[in-house]
Amino acid sequence: MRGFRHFGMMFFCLLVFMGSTEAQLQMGFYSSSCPNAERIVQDYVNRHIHNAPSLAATILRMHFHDCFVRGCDASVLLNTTSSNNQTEKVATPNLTLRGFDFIDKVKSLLEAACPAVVSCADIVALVARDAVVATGGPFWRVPTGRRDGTISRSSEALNNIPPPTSNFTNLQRLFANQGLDLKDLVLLSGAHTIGISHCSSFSNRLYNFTGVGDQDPALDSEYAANLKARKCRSLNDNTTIVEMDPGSFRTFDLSYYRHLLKRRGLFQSDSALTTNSTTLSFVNQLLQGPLQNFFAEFANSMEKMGRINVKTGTTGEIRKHCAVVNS
Ligand code: HEM
Ligand SMILES: *[C@@H]1O[C@H](CO)[C@@H](O)[C@H](O)[C@H]1NC(C)=O
Ligand SMILES: *[C@@H]1O[C@H](CO)[C@@H](O)[C@H](O)[C@H]1NC(C)=O
Ligand SMILES: *[C@@H]1O[C@H](CO)[C@@H](O)[C@H](O)[C@H]1NC(C)=O
Ligand SMILES: *[C@@H]1O[C@H](CO)[C@@H](O)[C@H](O)[C@H]1NC(C)=O
Ligand SMILES: *[C@@H]1O[C@H](CO)[C@@H](O)[C@H](O)[C@H]1NC(C)=O
Ligand SMILES: *[C@@H]1O[C@H](CO)[C@@H](O)[C@H](O)[C@H]1NC(C)=O
Ligand SMILES: CC(=O)N[C@H]1CO[C@H](CO)[C@@H](O)[C@@H]1O
Repeated sequence: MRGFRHFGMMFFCLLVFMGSTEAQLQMGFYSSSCPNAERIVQDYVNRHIHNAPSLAATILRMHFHDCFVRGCDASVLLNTTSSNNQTEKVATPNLTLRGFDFIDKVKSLLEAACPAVVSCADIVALVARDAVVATGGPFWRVPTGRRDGTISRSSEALNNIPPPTSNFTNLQRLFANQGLDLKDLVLLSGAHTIGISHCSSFSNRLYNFTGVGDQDPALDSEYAANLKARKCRSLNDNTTIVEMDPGSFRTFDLSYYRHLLKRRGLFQSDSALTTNSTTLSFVNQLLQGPLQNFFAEFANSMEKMGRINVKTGTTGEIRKHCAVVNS
């Protein structure tokens, strides 16, 4: 009887052990394998982000693009090669991604400290968070243990990353595909409170909305006139950049949502958030609450986004160089 109980106990422990080795991110995943990993990332970001605060926005966006294609597995970082012949980087949405060299620099510091331990996918997630915090934005938890993927396809980026011309239906569908709901959609779109856009991402709204040389009636006409006169002087301008949250594009605040209600969201996708009563009421709730409430809610949605289809345990690999799969 006693022996049997012992056996039962051992069996139970084995089950718990097996359960714990299964696909799970955890806080401080590297605490024994590379104890300084998170501090190395944070120190580098704190020391260098002030030279280029715009990197906070671009790497936050990189993390989003990474997670929406094959999960958060650093597939967004892979260069085109013969085995990955048209990677996500080549897709239109990536034409405007920057910050790859910043990630490479952090990776080289981590390889020096702990070779082949820290994944590029975790580096992107940590740098995005640390850079946003260093520039005065919200903090969110980044459980770690992501592993790197080996496949990257531009066609999948085009199919999964919502274009700026998305309407509400498309946004809801593309977010739902990733397990994200309408609340996440509203909160994560709030990332557009920082950063810039190229005119080409929205100039159809100014010059040729339905193909007859017209403007998007959902865009405030005064704002549109201003953009045309001062910034985006033609439909084909693909070099000029515009602040997405004019007046406070470096400050993580609620003014993105204020602009939405004034019909001054820059993209059709921003404007679409006001076309559905559910998302519109989320926007109103955020505007009625304190900034800390937005930060806390944004943090929940970021943590959720950071868990999309992650590879853990023995799947994937720890890349040596973030731009290429291990040979
Ligand atoms: C809801 C659907 C979304 C659409 C359609 C969208 C689209 C875009 C586009 C077209 C740009 C400008 C690119 C350029 O022309 O340079 C942009 C910029 C940006 N996006 Fe989004 N985005 C979406 C959601 C998100 C999410 C979920 C995040 C992060 C959580 C995010 C973060 C950013 C940031 C920070 C920038 C500024 C990048 C910079 O300054 O370099 N976006 N987005
Ligand atoms: C690239 O990949 C596609 C399909 O994955 C294939 O049809 C094509 O031949 C490849 N091109 C090159 C140059 O390898
Ligand atoms: C949203 O866009 C999709 C594809 O771009 C289109 O098929 C659909 O009719 C649009 N929905 C609405 C409600 O306009
Ligand atoms: C506006 O769009 C229509 C239809 O796509 C196109 O035929 C026309 O050339 C465009 N106008 C300009 C100025 O590009
Ligand atoms: C940007 O516009 C110029 C001039 O219209 C064009 O030659 C170039 O191919 C465009 N670049 C991209 C990436 O579309
Ligand atoms: C808003 O979207 C939700 C979810 O798709 C839907 O149930 C609701 O009917 C939509 N409301 C409007 C006014 O379109
Ligand atoms: C990846 O591509 C970039 C630019 O296209 C290049 O600078 C970099 O050296 C490449 N990285 C590797 C490891 O091949
Ligand atoms: C950052 C990056 O890799 N951008 C690439 C996007 O794709 C074009 C080609 O379509 C490349 O020229 C860019 O280098």
